[in-house]
Amino acid sequence: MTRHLTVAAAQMGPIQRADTRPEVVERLIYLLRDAAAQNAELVAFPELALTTFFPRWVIPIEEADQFYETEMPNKDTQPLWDEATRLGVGFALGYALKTQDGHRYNVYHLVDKTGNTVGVFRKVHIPGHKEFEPWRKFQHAERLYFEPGNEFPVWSAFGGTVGMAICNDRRWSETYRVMGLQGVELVLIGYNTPLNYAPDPTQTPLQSFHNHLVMQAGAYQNGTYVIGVAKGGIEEGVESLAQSAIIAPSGQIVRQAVTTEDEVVVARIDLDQTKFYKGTLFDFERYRMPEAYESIAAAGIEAEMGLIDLPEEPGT
Ligand code: CDT
Repeated sequence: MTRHLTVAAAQMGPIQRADTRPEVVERLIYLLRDAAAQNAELVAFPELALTTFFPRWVIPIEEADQFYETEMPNKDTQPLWDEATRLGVGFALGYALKTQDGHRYNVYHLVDKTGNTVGVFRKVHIPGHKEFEPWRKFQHAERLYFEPGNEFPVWSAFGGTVGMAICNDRRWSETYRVMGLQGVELVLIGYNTPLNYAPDPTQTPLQSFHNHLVMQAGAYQNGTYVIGVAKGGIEEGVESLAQSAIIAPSGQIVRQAVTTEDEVVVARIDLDQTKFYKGTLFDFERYRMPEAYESIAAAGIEAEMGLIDLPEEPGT
């Protein structure tokens, strides 16, 4: 049996702070058309794909509304919805959402080929910090701007079982496993990953390795495809990782972006390939040992973690 689906990772280069929503949406539509011309049926865009990565600055939260969407689609993004519907292509779009009752989330919005919403995922693992930290060259104040989501749902869509995660979520094995237990076959992940990791510079040269390590492991250990999509390049002076990738359930990278700019990579995948892993080595029903994992979701941490002290001096 085969269940073919042609998927695209629509990587973006930087979005500067002065770039307007219509300018950005024009880029998204260009990428969408490029993917559709290569027969893509589903196009994944990055995390926060409508704005610059604004958590690199700490500003009063009331002044940050300009970076959030309050409805979707809206007048600026409607052309993307219209063009996708005209082309018969589905997509996943990352953006900052401020809900009507004032909650702020980092979301990934999955849209089917007819322009209807399949689901909206809220980023669960919110990295970084809340207050201004003067020792950093740039801030990573996601914890000021976003509340965490609390679930990793999956949806029946595009002929398979599809889940989503956002950036830091991809580093956590639980992200994939919670979706794996729901039979996920395709996980879409958008990311903005600054190369410079200030709390521990020894991790900086390993960013590329860690990026693929976690997504390839998540794919293999759960018998699922993973599409990781970057917003890379130098944005407001901060260099971010690109290397978007489409990863098979074997853990192998099927396609990878080669630039740090707007770039589409396409693969024709077979969702039935997931069965080889789900039905053999990772036959969960047969081989999982949940009785040995009981403590895994408990809030308490059993060991002394030996955390390091972070620098306090500016410019460190
Ligand atoms: N966007 C995002 O989650 N980025 C983080 C950066 C490292 S934490 C400061 C990531 O995990 O890639």
